[in-house]
Amino acid sequence: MNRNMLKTLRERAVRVLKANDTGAYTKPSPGLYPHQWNWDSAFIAIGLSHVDEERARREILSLFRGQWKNGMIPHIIFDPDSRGYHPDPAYWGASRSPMAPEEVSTSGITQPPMLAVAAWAVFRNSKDREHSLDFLRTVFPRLKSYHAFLHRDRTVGDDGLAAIVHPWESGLDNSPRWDEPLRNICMDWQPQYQRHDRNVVPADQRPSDDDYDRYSYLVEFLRSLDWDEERVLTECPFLVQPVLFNVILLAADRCLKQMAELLGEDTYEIDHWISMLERGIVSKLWDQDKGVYTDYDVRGQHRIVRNTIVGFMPLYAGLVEAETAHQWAKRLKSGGEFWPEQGHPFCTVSVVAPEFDPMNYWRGPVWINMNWFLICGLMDSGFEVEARQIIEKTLTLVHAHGYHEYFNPFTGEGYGGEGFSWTASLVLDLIDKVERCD
Ligand code: 9WN
Repeated sequence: MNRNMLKTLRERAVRVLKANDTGAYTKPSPGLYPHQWNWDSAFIAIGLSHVDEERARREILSLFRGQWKNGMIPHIIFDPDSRGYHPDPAYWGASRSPMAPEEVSTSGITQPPMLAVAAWAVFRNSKDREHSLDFLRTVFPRLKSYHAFLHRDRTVGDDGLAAIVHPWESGLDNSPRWDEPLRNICMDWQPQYQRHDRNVVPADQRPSDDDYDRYSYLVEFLRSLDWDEERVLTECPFLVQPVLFNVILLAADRCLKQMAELLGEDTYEIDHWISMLERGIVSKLWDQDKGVYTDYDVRGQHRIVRNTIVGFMPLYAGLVEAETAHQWAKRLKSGGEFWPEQGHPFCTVSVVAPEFDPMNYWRGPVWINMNWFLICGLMDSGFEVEARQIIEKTLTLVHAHGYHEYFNPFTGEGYGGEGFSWTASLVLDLIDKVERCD
């Protein structure tokens, strides 16, 4: 990759992040997503750590404003001055829970727990040792309480896996993986709400009305339980143990352990979480027939077998044996399933799957964070050359088409929110990876 291209990419990425910056946190894409999101802020902090470490720390610290008394970090913290997003704070009714914070309005669910991974990356990329150690001391107990919430209040049975209670908690909202568990929900009433997303983005790039009915029904249902976690786990009609969520939790637990060791804290509980999760992911989610990992539908009591990029995500947590990693690296590259010939890696859903749609949200388009997970996984597993090739493809895609939310895998056309923050921040991180390799 030539230096000019990297320079342009970096400058444009910084411009996107500045435009979306509120001072305390960065909005994912102010027109479509006018509040703060949990895993977005984590990705954003990772990118910011390469350009402004103090601002990166602030991005992470700002998320704790919304932390619930039971440790949960909600998926949205609302900007009181922004309107035009469904569901709004009144619809969530999070304040019905005694656990919710008093000072800010939040949603009642969480998102993939990338935060400890981001905090550790921000610390490691820091040049200001003193401030970054103070930062770690501040965030460690709060992160630990977030992880304790997930390991305590979100585990069913004794397999150690965390369960989600809404597709929004997966971060991959309308992935075909959730089609069946969502359709199995028997809606006892018709939810009352109005969508705003399609005022900003064309309908064919967003989830269907039926999906939104079910997303909204679930919010109304969970609100009717006053967000009582015990009842949520036993009564929620959607209960799934997702691969990616658990892989991220495992990576985040390991970062937490490294923080604990550095700070001289006890690691007993964290060690237990890690060994439970490692065992749970491999024993329950590995699909021997398909040769990839699958999610588990707790309500339906079966694996969810869909051909999507998520099946390969355990690479990110180094859970894959060398032989499998080798086969995956080959499969991802050839055959046109996830990387169309003349096109762009990686399709979020296999091109040959019946649900594949190159324009619709999490049902086919390329997302930069999915590429980033696989790049990190390939690098950590010793596939430097492959990783480097995907970095180049990813950066070339964004350079040619802009900082969109997601991209058509055949044409590269950008879709969804404009000036999308995590596309920009992960571009900054990928540039850093390229420069380290050179
Ligand atoms: C619901 C903010 C979020 C991302 C999610 C992405 C999308 C929200 C929505 O936007 O979800 O949380 O309204 O569609 O799916 O991963 O965090 O960027």
